[in-house]
Amino acid sequence: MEEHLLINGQMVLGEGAVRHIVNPASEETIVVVREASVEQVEQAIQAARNAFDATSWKTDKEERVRLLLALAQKLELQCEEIAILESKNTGKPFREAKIDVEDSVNCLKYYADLIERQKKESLEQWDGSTSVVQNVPYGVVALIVPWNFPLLLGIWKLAPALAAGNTIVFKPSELTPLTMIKLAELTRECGFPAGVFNLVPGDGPSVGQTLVTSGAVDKVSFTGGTVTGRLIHEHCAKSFKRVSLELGGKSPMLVFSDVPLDEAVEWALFGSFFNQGEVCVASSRILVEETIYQTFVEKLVARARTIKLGDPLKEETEMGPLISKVHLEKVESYIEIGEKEGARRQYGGERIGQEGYFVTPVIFTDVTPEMTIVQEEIFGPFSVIQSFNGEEEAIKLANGTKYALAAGILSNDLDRANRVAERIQAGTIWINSYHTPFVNAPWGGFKQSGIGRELGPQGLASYSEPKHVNVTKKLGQLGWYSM
Ligand code: TXE
Repeated sequence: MEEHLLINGQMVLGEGAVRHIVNPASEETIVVVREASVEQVEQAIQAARNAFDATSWKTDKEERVRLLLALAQKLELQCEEIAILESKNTGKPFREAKIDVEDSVNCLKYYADLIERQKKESLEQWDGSTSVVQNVPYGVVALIVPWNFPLLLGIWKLAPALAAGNTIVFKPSELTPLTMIKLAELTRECGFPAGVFNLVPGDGPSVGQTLVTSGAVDKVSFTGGTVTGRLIHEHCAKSFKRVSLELGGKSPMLVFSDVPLDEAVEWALFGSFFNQGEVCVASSRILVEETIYQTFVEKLVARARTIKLGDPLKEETEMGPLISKVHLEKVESYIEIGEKEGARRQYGGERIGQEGYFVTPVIFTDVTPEMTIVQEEIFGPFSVIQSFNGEEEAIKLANGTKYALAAGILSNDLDRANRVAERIQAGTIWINSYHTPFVNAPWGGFKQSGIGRELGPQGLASYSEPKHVNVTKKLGQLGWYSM
């Protein structure tokens, strides 16, 4: 058994549950992790508390810039090795895992640069005084992430949280802790001060719950499902603990008839099935203009049949397995629900191979807006295709779920695309592309897709609180108001 926890600068052996970390492509155990016990989570919180209260971490911006860049460099040098680890643990194709590592490096560099350029804001006031507005870190921040992008989603949180001067306790998904364990080792090699970054692998009900309910944690930032997000929000509300939530989605991609059909089909496939569809912004609803609908469906199904499923480590693989047997069964249950409610499965849903959680991508048509498979996040390779007649109907369908995380609009008529974008409720809208996260622009959802934003300056702002100090140079007579 190895040390997989990082507490107060030391890698230590977990004293909690023993968990086999499984490769979803082979169902073999990659490593056995001894997770954090509740007592160890409390020690990690205390270590973060001490590092925040009693060291210069929160005030020493130069050190934070230097260490974020050092970590970026280490990741960059080990990109290949870390991508292999991520691919083995999640089942995502290696070439996609490599992009995750590259994006992680960029994110660390971006926030190092952003704080380097950050200045206190100074305002001259009408009464001759000066207002200095400063962003101060919250203190101890708990970061909780899911299993679909274990490294990248982690970096999206820890880079701005550390850049802002917080100290952190990080909980990876119990299914995918491996790249974060590696990152914890790299922070030690870089010389991060003890207690600034703590890692506590474990599950939601024990480790996650302890973090969320701790009186010594000042903020929780969570990415995951809406059900868990609601629970965390309720816990945080009790003590007005600050909270950011990046939750589920049921994102639409609108396809207008003026685009080249074959290209549109490729974007729809990519939007729906990239990372096995296990993406919060997956375009799981494809809305197609009536005049091209029939041909579009035929082409989409024909192309979906050719998607290469298989060993995620092979360069030619386009789709890997789902994360777990439980998740595979959940995705399959929606096929049954869809068919029961009268929708038509055009393709997919077949298990592939003797081992691993492989399933062919699922495409449904003949759906109505209220159907379960149109309304609920399925979080797998599962797409429903609907037709629309005109902009009004497209917008109504696009906005017709409780989620509002992202949307895509494919149209070469940019006036129309922009007009439609203005009326679609979504945190991110791509016109004539899909999926690319831009590190300098905000990411997050409207409605039940979450609260707050990651990435961009907004991501940094979500880890600090504005503080206003108003200075009058000399105490004078109280002239304008008398008691
Ligand atoms: O997610 P959870 P699960 C959606 C997707 C998926 C569903 C369930 O629809 O099918 O959620 O997936 C931790 N206190 N998304 O069960 O529970 C947990 O250990 C504190 C969308 O995997 O949300 C993990 O680290 N933490 C999504 C993290 O929360 C708790 C990504 C996410 O797990 C906790 C993943 C608790 N009580 C799933 N319970 C997206 N938006 O990208 C669990 N956790």
